[in-house]
Amino acid sequence: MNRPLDTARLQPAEAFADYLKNTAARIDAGAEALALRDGARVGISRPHESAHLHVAGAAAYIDDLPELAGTLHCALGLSPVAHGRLLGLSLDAIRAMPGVVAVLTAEDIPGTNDCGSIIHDDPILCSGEIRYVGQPLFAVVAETRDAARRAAAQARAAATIEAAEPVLTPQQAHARGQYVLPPMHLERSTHEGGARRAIERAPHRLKSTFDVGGQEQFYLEGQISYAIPKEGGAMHVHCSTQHPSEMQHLVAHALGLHAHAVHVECRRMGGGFGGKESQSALFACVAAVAANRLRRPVKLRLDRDDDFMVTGRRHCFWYEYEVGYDSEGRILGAEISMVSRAGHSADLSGPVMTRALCHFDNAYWLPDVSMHGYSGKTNTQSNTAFRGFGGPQGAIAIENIIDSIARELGRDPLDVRRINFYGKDERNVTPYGQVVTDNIVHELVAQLEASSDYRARREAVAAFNATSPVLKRGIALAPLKFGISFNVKHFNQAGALVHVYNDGSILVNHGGTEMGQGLNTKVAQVVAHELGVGFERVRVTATDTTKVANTSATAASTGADLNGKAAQDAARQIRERLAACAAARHGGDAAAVRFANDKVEVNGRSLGFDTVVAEAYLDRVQLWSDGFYATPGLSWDKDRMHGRPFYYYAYGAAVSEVVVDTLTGEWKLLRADILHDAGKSLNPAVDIGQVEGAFIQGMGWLTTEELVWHPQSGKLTTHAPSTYKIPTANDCPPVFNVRLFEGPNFEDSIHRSKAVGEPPLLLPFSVFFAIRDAVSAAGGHRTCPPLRAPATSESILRAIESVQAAPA
Ligand code: MTE
Ligand code: LUZ
Ligand code: MOS
Repeated sequence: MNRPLDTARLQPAEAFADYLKNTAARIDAGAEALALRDGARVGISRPHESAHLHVAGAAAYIDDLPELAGTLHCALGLSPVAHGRLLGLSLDAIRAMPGVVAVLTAEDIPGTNDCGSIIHDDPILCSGEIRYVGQPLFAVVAETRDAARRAAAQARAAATIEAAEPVLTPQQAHARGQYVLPPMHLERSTHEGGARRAIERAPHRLKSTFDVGGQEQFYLEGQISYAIPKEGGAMHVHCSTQHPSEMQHLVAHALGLHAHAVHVECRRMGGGFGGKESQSALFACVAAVAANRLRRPVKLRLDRDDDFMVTGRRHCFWYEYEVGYDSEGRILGAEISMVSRAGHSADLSGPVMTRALCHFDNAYWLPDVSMHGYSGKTNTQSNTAFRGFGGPQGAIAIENIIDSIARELGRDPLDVRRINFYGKDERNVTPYGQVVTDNIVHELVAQLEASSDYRARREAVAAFNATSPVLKRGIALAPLKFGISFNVKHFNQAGALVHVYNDGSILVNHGGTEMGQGLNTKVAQVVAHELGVGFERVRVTATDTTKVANTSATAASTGADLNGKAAQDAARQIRERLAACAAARHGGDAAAVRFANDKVEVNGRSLGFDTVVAEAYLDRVQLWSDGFYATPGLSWDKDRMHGRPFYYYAYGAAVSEVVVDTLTGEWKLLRADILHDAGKSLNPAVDIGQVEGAFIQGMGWLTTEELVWHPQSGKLTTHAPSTYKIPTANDCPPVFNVRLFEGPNFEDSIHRSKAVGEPPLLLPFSVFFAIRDAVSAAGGHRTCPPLRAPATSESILRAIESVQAAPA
């Protein structure tokens, strides 16, 4: 008899208490207390700046803002058809419905009917071409949200549509050569003849296909915009967005205004995860068009199902590859074609594919490689940014290949991974020509291998499987290397404003947005550190296009790197002015003035920070400053796909152990050990939170989250939590050892920290490959499991049937 799955679980409240205890234990509280005493304000585990508001329900999201008198509510009428032509809309019946104030169509947009972020191929409202089920055809504005939604639900009856055959999958689009942008090619030859020749001459070859699914961002706060008309035709939009400046520009275009007439503001998002990098635009534009037309405030808050139906998500990818390798598993040559499901428009599919191609190498030296990227145009929602931005899709392909090579050779996959790692002084150039100068993958993996007891547990897993016919265990270690910087050079800039008021309190504003990741906490720490003051003095305010202009999206994990440096620049200028003023008054050298612990040491005296500020005010010193930062050293030749797109790399690795029930396909994650590189962390508690969150979120992507479009109608059938399964707190493994790697950023990043938002999303590759290991065990390790991602229970069962049917 097999034992039942070990599902003994804590209740959520107990689990949370336990979690807090464990997190505290993983952070060296003693070292932090010492650092604090010495005046450091970075490298300290501060709670999130809004944590007390989050837990009390007192943190204001856009729908919590007090509504102005006269506010109207908007809802979108959606296409019931995936492809075709909109021949007409009969809106009279809808206009006559209770509470309806106006119904707007594409013709009511005074400026450009486009909300595309890079390529302008994204209509706000349909103007003839029907592109997907869920495409907004018209907008209803009504006295209440309920009235607007009831009226918008009449879309099917109102629209006359000539339907055409939809193209739904990336393979269908690829077969027709139908793409949203030209195919991309990235090739590197170390030996004559390149990848093709290397594969042909290799002792072993592997040719196969693989695919991974897409993923819904599932931010807790859905898409929302609240537009308020202002005097002189101007517009103020409260928008839940990662990219206020782009919202400003797109709203201005839609209204036919200059950018200076549009003011976009965002205090915080209830999660973005990439889903609000570009796709908040449609809602900002519709709300603004309606508010502009009616000269009344208009709020557009999407219902969860509509959010699924209208907006895009992570691109699913399909791969076709061939590799050649030697008898130890060293990869000699690799060819791969990646086809993504871009959806109906380009959106960010180009930069996503670029990042996918630039992450196929992951942590591995690929001497001769040839990659091709195709962004398939389909009659589905337009896919967009999602944590990792194509990086996870690129890297999982090589991980699947290496796992397969190990299985073909009967070697431990960790050994095959290690033999392919980038070297330190040689074998260290990426396919796109960037030299890997900060490689720590060898040390990091060695540390994790030891601390997780990988080798002994691999043997224990084998021993368990030898006597357990139904339950099978599996274990895997997966490493990651992730490039930090936007792969579009000019996005790598940021600005900030720091105000020191004459009571000694400090207000910071920067171009980044807060989505729960703790960016404002980190920026406040940087400013407190620079001015040598306590955290209580520093407040960070809403991101606002009237304060810092031309900001980049808070994305590519660069929020703290860019805005932290910009805020540091601003704070340093104020500190230097204060020091000069204090030295002038009290004597001594300005360069010797020290700021720490709310005190200023000048010429042997210790003055309060408040005193020095008050004196500086009387001396007419400017007590506020702007700051700016542009990441140095970047270069990128887009056509050759060559250069140095990344300032540095972040690294990490995870070991996961699972048990799979081979009769039902159910599985459990028994234990996960993570060692992740955040450089010299600005805030270890926040960073560990990011690592844990990304791990669980990525595990959902690779296991339970499955998107299903109806093969005939093209309707997304999994558009609510009833059918789309994201992980919950109970999916955290009972043993979850998360640690940060100790070591600084080799580059001069903000306090030598590293970006942490996206890279750990690759850590749960270890869960997927542990499941693959368990499935392989179910077939006696005779053949490579054809396991696709997400590894849902159905997918696991199918793979088990296949490996069990394989000849002995
Ligand atoms: N963490 C939380 N809690 N909520 C989010 O929406 N987004 C992720 C990551 N971590 C996200 C998050 C994504 S996609 C990115 S790019 C980064 O945060 C952005 O923030 P940063 O650059 O400040 O790390
Ligand atoms: N590149 C990138 C981008 O690497 N990450 C991003 O989030 C992004 N967004 C827009 C354009 N390029
Ligand atoms: Mo994150 S996908 O770069 O918003």
